[in-house]
Amino acid sequence: MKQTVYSILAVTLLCLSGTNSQAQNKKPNILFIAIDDLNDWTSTLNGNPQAKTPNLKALAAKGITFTNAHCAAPACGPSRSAIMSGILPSTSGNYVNKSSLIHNPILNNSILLPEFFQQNGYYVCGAGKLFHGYHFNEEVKGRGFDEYFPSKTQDLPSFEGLKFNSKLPLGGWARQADWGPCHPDVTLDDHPDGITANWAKERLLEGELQEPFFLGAGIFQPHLPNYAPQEYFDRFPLEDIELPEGFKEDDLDDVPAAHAKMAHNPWLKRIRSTDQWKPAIQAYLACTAMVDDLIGQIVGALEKSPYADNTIIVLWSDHGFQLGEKGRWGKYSLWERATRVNLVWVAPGVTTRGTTSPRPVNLLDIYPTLASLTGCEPPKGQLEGNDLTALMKNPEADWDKTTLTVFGYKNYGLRSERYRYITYADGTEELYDHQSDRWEWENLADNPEYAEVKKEMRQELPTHHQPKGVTYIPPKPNQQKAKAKSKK
Ligand SMILES: [Ca+2]
Ligand SMILES: [Ca+2]
Repeated sequence: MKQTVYSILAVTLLCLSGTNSQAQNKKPNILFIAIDDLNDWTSTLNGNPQAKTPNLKALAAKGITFTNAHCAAPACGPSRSAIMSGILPSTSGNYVNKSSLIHNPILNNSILLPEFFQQNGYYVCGAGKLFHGYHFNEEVKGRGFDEYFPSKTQDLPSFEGLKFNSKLPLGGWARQADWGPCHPDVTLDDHPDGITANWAKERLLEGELQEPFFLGAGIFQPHLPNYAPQEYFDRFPLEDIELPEGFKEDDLDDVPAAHAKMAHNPWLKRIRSTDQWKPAIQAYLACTAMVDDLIGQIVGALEKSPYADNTIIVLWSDHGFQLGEKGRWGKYSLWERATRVNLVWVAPGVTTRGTTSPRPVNLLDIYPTLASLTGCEPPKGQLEGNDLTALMKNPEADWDKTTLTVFGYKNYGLRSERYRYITYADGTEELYDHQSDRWEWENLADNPEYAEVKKEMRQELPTHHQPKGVTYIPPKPNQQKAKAKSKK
C-alpha cells in the first residue's frame, strides 16, 4: 500500500516536472503589428499634442517604448526589406521603393524574418502591408508564410467597392495626394485596414492557431491617400487644427542643396497654394486616430485569447512623415520627423510595464531581438542590428551605439542620443543638437566647436556603399523632375 502511494506520488511529481519543463520550453508566440507612415506625433512620442492615440499609449503602458528609434530607410520598400532581412540598405543595395526584394541577390539569399520563424517550427501567418507589396505576387507568393490574408498573391484588402468621397483636393495632381472622409455608408469594418484588423482579431479569438505562431498584421494608414470614416474627421474639427510647431519658414536656408536633389518634393508648395494644409493635417490625424482604434482592437483580442500570457507584441511604424516641417509634405528625407518611428514591445517576463528607453535604436534591431527573445539561433553572418533585450531589462543600461538611416546611395543620417549627423553623397553635412534644438532648426555642421562630434559620428558610417553583384544607378535629379512633371 505504502509502495503504491509512493509510486503515485512519484508519477505525479514526474508529470508535474514534465509539465513544468514543457512550459519552460514552450516558445512564445509573436504578434507583429506594422503601421505605415506613422510619425512621432503620437502621444507616446510627444511629437505633436494634436494627435490622439490612447490605445497606443495603453499598449506602451504594458511594456517598453523606445523613444529614440529610427528606420533603416525613410521609404516603405527599403525600410521593410531591412526589417525583414536584418540587412542595411547600404549593404544590400536595396535603396528605393521599386527594387524588388527577390531580384536583389543579397536579400534573395538571406533568410527573411517569416522564413526564419517557419524554419524554427513556428506557424507563420499574416495580413495587410508587412512587406512593400512585391512579396505577395505570382512570382514570390509570400515566401515564408504558411497563410496570408487576403492571399499569398495579394497583401492589401481591395479598395475597390469602397465609396470614398474622393474630391481630390489637389485636383488629381498626384494619385496619392488625396484625403477626406469615406462615404457615409462605409464603416470601419469595410475599410481595408478594418478588414486586416478583423482577420487578426478572428484568428486570435478563435483560439485555433498552431503554437508557437508568428502573426503579422500590417495597417496601411496613415499612408496617403488618407481616407477614414467621417467619425474620425469629426474628432478633429478643422477650426482647431494647428500648423506644425516644428515648421519654420526659412528653415532650409542653412541646409546643403544636396537634400533637394535627394528628396525633391513640391507637395507642400502645392498644398499651401490650394489652402489645403489644415485639411491635410486633419486627414492625417483622423487616419492616425483610426489606426489607433485598430491597434486597441487587435491588442484587446490578444488579451481575450488563450495566448495572452505567452505572446510577445512588437509594434512598429516603417518610418516617419513630415507634415510641413522643413518645407516638406512627405517622407524620403534624413531629418528627425521622417526617420523617427514608433517602436513598442511587450515581452512577458522581460519588459517592465510602462518603461521608456532613450537609447538610439533601429528597426533593424527587431529581427535579432525577436531571435533572442524566442531563443532561436539567428542566421550566421546575416543580421546587422542589435539585440535590444538588455535595454528591455534595463532601459537606462549603458549603450555605446548610434543608429543609422540610409536614403539612397551614400546619403546617411546618423542619430546618437544627443545629435543628428547627416551627410550626403556629395560630402555636404548637417549636424543638430537635440538637447537644445528638437526641431533641427540650426545646422551646426560648420561650427568648429562641433568638429570633434562630427568626427566621431563620421566613424560610425558604412565604408562601402556599392554591394558586390548589385548594380545601383542613382536617378538623376532632372529625370525625377521630368517624371513628376509628366504626372501633373
Ligand atoms: Ca511607409
Ligand atoms: Ca534651419
